[in-house]
Amino acid sequence: MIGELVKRYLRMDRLPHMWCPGCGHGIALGALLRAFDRVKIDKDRTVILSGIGCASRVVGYLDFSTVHTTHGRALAFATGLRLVRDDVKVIVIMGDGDALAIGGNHFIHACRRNIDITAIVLNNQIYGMTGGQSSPTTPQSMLSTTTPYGNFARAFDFCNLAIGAGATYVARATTYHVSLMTELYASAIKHHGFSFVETFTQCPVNYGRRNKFPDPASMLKYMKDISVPFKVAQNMGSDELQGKIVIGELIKEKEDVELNKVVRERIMKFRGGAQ
Ligand SMILES: Cc1ncc(C[n+]2csc(CCOP(=O)(O)OP(=O)(O)O)c2C)c(N)n1
Ligand code: SF4
Repeated sequence: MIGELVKRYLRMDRLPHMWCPGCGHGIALGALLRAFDRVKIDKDRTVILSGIGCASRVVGYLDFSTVHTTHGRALAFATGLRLVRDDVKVIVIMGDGDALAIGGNHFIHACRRNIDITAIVLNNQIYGMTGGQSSPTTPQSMLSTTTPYGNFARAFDFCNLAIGAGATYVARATTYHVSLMTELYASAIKHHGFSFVETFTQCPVNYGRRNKFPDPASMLKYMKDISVPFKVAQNMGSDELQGKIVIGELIKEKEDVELNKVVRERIMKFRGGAQ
């Protein structure tokens, strides 16, 4: 099955991929292909964009109309594209550094505007591509090249940030939970408005080795151990949820008013109905 999807959705001439053995980004790519199949995605009416980083290499392998933009700016390009082309599905793939450090401003405003974009962030809690600098999601006390005595700063909670900024679909999965990840990617793609799926993933090379994870499997086991399904979390107190991550759909609003529709209608009104 996955072999068939690989041939259908990937640029075969770009393989083999560049990710390190045990990297979680390929697991997320596999889930994305299954989600594409589930929603019967129209390849000719889908544009997929990325910034720069190991996570962003996902779009290099996808046989769609793709745009490999500059670091942190994928959502800005996607916003412009979606405002002029509301006949295409727009999907953005980013890393945590890409989306929340250099791209943090674009991220919160894309959530706020509720533009019809699906944003998937592969959160490995580190800058993988550039050798392991800390990112805004590196947990406190963890080691990176820029925090050799342990990270002093607190990490962003990506999903809470997205909810606070106004995203109308927010969900979280990990690379341990592949079926859930596939389901969430499919739901996010079908959602009208800004949809966001945070995917916890592993960078065994630049995060795992430094932080005493002996191998990629131990990182997957760690993600399994700290994950709590959304429904279970509803009956847990904040003390019990310390150090855990909540997985599943965290928010799914029915509201269907996207910014591009509002803009279009307003322009039509002021132009007296002319396009
Ligand atoms: C304007 C700019 N600043 C910095 C860089 C260097 N750079 C490339 S990728 C990257 C971070 C990648 O980390 P992340 O987005 O978390 O993705 P990962 O590689 O971990 O998947 C940085 C800082 C760049 N390419 N462009
Ligand atoms: S450096 Fe880390 S994120 Fe980048 S490909 Fe290697 S394992 Fe994956």
